[in-house]
Amino acid sequence: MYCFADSLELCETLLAGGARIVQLRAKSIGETEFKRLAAGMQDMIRFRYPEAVLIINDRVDIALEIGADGIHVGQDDLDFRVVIERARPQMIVGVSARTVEQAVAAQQAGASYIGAGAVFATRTKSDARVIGVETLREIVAAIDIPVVAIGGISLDNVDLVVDAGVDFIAVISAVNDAEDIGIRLREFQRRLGDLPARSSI
Ligand code: TZP
Ligand code: MG
Repeated sequence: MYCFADSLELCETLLAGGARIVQLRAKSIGETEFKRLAAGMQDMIRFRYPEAVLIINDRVDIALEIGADGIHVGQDDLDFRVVIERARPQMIVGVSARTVEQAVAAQQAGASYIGAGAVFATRTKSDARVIGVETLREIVAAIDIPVVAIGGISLDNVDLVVDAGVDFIAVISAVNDAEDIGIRLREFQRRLGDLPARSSI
């Protein structure tokens, strides 16, 4: 599972519930607050959940400054080639892709993994475009680096996504809006079977 947090409390809940990849994604907060969150989450992971990794969405300067494990950028954000060049050696760099061409280009540039989606319709990201399971399958077939599927994934459709051959499942609302996040994470984990639970991206 690839999870998302926009507060220290949520990050802790996810990690305590077994999440081992957490992305800090917080679109509407200022620089200072984002940096405080990023540093707090990275400390939490480094000292208490060392087998987990923190990925910072979009804000490369902050990711580098706090020594984050990784950074994620979309196609419409910073140029991923520049981000890959600026990243520390060993740093995880994830790139979003909606097409096979985008996924192949990101792999060629040295991306660590591809975030492929939105697989299904989602209310979480207003400008998300749906690619569907077939395109997801094509992306999986076209590249060698891990594929993280994202967008509208729930317990109702997760089997279709696993069947497409992805390496990780990224979920925001179906986990974070659950009454008991730990229980929901375990439900997903059970459905993922052999998919790696750990930070092998
Ligand atoms: N990128 C593509 S879809 C999406 C992002 C960040 C939102 C995923 O959220 P949810 O609630 O799991 O559909
Ligand atoms: Mg982005």
